[in-house]
Amino acid sequence: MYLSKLFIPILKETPAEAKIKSHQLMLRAGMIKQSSTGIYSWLPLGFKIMKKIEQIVREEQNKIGAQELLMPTIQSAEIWKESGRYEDYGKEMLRIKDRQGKEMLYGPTNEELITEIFRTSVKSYKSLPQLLYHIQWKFRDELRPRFGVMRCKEFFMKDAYSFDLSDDEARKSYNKMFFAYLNTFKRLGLTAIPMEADTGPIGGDLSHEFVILAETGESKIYSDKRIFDLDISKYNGKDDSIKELRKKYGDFYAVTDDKFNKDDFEKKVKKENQLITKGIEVGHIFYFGTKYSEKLNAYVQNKDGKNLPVHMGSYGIGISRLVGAIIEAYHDDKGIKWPLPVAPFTLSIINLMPEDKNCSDTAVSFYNKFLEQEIDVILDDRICSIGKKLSDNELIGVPIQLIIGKRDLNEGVVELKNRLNNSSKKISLDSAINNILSETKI
Ligand code: P5A
Repeated sequence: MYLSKLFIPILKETPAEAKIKSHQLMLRAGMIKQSSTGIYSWLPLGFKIMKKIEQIVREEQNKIGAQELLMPTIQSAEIWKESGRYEDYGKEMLRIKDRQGKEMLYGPTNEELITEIFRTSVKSYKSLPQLLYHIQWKFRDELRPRFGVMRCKEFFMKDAYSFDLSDDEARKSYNKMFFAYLNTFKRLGLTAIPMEADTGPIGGDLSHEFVILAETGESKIYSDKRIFDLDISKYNGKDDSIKELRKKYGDFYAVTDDKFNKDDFEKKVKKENQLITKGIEVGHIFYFGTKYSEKLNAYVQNKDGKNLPVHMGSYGIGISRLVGAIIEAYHDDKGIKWPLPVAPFTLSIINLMPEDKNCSDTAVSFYNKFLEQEIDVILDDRICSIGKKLSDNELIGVPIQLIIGKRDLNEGVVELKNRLNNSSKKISLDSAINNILSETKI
């Protein structure tokens, strides 16, 4: 891709309505455009990043044997009446009528719909366990949509649902997902801490929020700061190992506002380890037993021919929110610093003098060689000032930047810049390819 051809409406000024860094940077870097309050269009750059995040989330779900399907955004009100949540959900639910006057809604979540799919086709314990997920837009008519994609009305979520015969088996599914979430966030470059949480309108008695630290987060968190040093690489996906890991997390105090108790906190956490800060909830998992299966009549026969309601859990990751959350964790005054796994491009070749033949030939030749190596590369061939070129590239935040200038070329060198630590060095033309290939390894 040539940057001159990319649809990327970069803004010079920070829009006044954007209050937090990620929102400001997403607007400035031309990643999103608000279409109405809390509803955004995803422009090519933003969309590409969201797709990369989505793919990592998908791979980690597939790894634990979850199966992907796709449910519609529009649902019938009937199943929500069966579960009793049609009224409970209140004004956050966007209610619609079709031309026959049938009550419909734009799905805020899918517990009811997936249970309805399950109950019509699964009748025996032999088909269990099942772990199903989809990645789909949701709509919640939030009272106060704010902070760009962090809290909006229409957002992109991965939601998974587990179905098990017994409470014991269901807790194993919960653990699997717990582990998959930690791995997912780690691959995205984030340290997400699982914190015991309230279950709210989803229901149940077991729930964890996955929270990353950020001053601009909406959740206030109280924790023992040693929890951030836990190393998950020592654990594997077996239930015993995950149980041990969950116990380790449980040993350290870490809760959000809803579960905070001052006396408990002060008793359990030494003063020097107390950390009170803010965080962003990037995922939330729930175990709610037979709450929906009983109401929606999702029963299966066990070995003895007895009909039992299935035990269920649901597991969400805010994929569109993650785009903002990663920016909150990875930026500086000049712009975004994408971690490699989610970067919109791995490498940006910045031709400072596109009107000079030597510079252009060299830039294009590098560009073609990196394409051959299957590196996701963008060539900044725009005719504009050197200052604008460098600052736009800093704003967009491609992690590795190869800067080609006329004077450097005369000396047989190019500049290699690492946006993550803002270090830069001159390297010989001959060594550029190998140097960059070794830096792009994830
Ligand atoms: C779990 C999956 C659920 O909806 N049902 C299906 C359960 N959980 S949740 O906590 O309400 O949402 C899951 C994640 O979605 C993100 N999220 C949002 N992102 C942007 N704007 C919003 N208004 C919004 N609401 C929820 C969060 O990351 C949350 O953890």
